[in-house]
Amino acid sequence: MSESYKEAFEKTRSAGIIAAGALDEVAKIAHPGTRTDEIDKLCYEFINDHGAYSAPLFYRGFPKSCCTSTNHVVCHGIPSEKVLKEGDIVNVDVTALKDGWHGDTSRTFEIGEVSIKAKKLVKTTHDAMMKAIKIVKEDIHLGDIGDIIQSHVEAEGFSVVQDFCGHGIGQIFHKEPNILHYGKKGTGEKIKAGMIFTIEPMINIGNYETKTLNDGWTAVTKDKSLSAQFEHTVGVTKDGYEIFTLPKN
Ligand code: EYL
Ligand code: CO
Repeated sequence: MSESYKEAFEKTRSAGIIAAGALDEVAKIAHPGTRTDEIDKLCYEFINDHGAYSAPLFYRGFPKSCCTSTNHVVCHGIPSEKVLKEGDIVNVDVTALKDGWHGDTSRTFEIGEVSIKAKKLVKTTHDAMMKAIKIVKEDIHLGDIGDIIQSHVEAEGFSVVQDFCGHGIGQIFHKEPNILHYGKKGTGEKIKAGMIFTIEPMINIGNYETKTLNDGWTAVTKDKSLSAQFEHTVGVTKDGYEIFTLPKN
């Protein structure tokens, strides 16, 4: 690995392992009866106990350490006294800031038994993200990532949210480039070895359109249809990629 990005990869790896570890712990309490602010407390404590900061906390005024986005909430749901119930799906999004570098990841958890439709949405969203990650290497176009996600999702009859995107990440939480989860193969800039960014598709059962609630943060589907999301922080190499935020199991 080139000296120039060895340090960036090592530090992002450390941050990513902490972020993913927090979600491994969340998985153990993602059951009916858990409050979303209990998930927030767990994330806050896990991240702090591992010598890191929770990047979302106070970021642009955000009040909590993670986002908890339930059912028709697309992203940026605020942890609260809301109790999770059988059949819900909930995305938990965490970012650890360790030694000056960020690792950002999210997973959608199924609460108890969920509907067949919800299961299919969650699987399709995860499959779309992984399909996109697997094509990452130096010299592919950003549009190749969007294309493969959109093609997979639309073939299953679902839609790709366009109002939010993945992003470059490093010593800064959100930086260039924007990683769109829709697009056309062969378009957009070519990616370079050493780049680090997130891929984090938000996929809806119904229409792709979203709106933000009056709290100024919570984004929901306009048609109230279910929405799922997964996110990994990924580094680009000459002949492939490294995922910095893999689960332990
Ligand atoms: C804070 C700020 C409006 C997060 C991510 C928390 C939310 C809504 C203003 C992106 C952007 C998390 O985790 C994220 N991306 O993967 N803003 C974020 N906020 C926030
Ligand atoms: Co995130």
